[in-house]
Amino acid sequence: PRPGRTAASDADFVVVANRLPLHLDTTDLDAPRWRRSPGGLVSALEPILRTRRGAWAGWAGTVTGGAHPALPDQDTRMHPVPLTEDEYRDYYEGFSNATLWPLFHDAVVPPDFDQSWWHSYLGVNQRFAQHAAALAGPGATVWVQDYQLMLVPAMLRALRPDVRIGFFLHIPFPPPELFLQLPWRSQIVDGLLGADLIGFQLPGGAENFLQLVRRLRRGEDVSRAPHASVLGRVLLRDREVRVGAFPISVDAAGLEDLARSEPVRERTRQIRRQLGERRRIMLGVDRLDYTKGIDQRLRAFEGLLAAGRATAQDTVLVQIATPSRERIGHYRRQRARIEARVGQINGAFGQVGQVPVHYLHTTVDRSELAALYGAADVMLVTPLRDGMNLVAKEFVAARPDLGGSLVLSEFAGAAQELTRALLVNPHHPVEFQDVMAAALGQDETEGRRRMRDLRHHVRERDVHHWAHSFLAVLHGGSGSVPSGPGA
Ligand code: GDG
Repeated sequence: PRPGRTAASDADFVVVANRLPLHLDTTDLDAPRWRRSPGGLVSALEPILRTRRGAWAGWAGTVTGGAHPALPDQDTRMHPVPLTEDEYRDYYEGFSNATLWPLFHDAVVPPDFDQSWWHSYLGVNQRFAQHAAALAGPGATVWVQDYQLMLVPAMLRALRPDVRIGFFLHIPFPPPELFLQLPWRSQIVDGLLGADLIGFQLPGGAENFLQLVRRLRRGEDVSRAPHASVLGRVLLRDREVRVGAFPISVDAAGLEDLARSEPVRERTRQIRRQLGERRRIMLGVDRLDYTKGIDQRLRAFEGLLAAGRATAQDTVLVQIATPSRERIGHYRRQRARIEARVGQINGAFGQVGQVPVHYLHTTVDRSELAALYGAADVMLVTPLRDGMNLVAKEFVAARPDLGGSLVLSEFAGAAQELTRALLVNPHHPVEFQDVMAAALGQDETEGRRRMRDLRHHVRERDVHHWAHSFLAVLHGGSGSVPSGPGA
């Protein structure tokens, strides 16, 4: 049977992403149930999916070989794309997360290149393209998301030349000298060039891509375009591919409402009481990933404690580390390093009833997260490299009280917008400690002034603004070349 040939094969807006915004809850093995997995992408795209005849193709998060239970009525727009256990290992953990992820994050750990992973990536991308092709009605718009699916644009175009294709990369796009390490570099670039519009988080990523196309595809005319978000374009034989920067954001209004709700405010007060009313609270919230700089952050805090610039009596660091990609070696080693460091710090600087680091290897629910944001005096967002980093923007959105200060790595995409945060180079141990100390000691008036500016930006440039500006550019032109090369 043709995959995805379901009732909704007339969709005029199709999202294609590695994950569906739903997952199969198999706690009760006899009666698995669909549950929603909320997130920024869902809140941005849900209204569009609803108002247009929308569909979403993605993996449901479990490698069940057998049949899925039927989707709930309100979720008939969702179309699970199945993955086998081997594909999960080779396409997802392998090529996506042990090849592309580290390579695109400055090779902060060495990427592995494996031919069989590549084959799996090819096969799975082809399957996603087939699902998208089956779901899209004539002339539909298809929006492909992220590094797991970089071949889908060209594969989909081959199947359905009539659809309009957008692609957005959520992670950084590396400089050519790094990208060129990839044995399958030309195939990836060809895959992306199947799109009408390729969006990156930052202008720098778009520039890197344009430079790469100039080097890999000599015959093509690559030019710059003087549009606000479109930075350039590639003229192919029969059409034009536009390339631009669209920094993603958060559902600022939704988070603010949550932060203002009484249960969340009560929980914030409770957290502050539990941690000690007179202690200053520093907070980190990250997937447990080696790009997030958790280890460097802990070391900087350790340095403050060792120098007596902070003590367990006056300061506490709460680190939420969400379990992530746990079967991959670099993730396991990173976790072991972090947990050893937490033990060392608490062992050296703690007292009975008063440890300096509260480390939670878990996922907390959205209200708890909002309550933690509300309780934090200092939010530490200090990745070594990050496409954007939504936590930084969420923290700002969750502080209508104008309290708290944000320490932000200059290597997070968000740093290009949130310039009123306290910026830090997390590789610089001395500077890191100084910025942490400055944040802990920040004058209240100055802190409020900074937070007001940060909030102004995040509320204007929220996730709806992101989705609308991408789609406006995608729809803004026919995709065909208006008047010859150089036009
Ligand atoms: C990729 C790019 C880019 C985390 N722990 C919990 C929890 N979270 C939520 C956060 C935030 C999201 O997960 C993480 O988003 P980030 O942007 O920080 O990082 P990545 O997962 O690496 O995302 C990144 C993003 O895509 C979007 O384009 O910004 O650069 O790497 O929303 O709140 N949420 C809940 N409990 C947790 O314990 N509820």
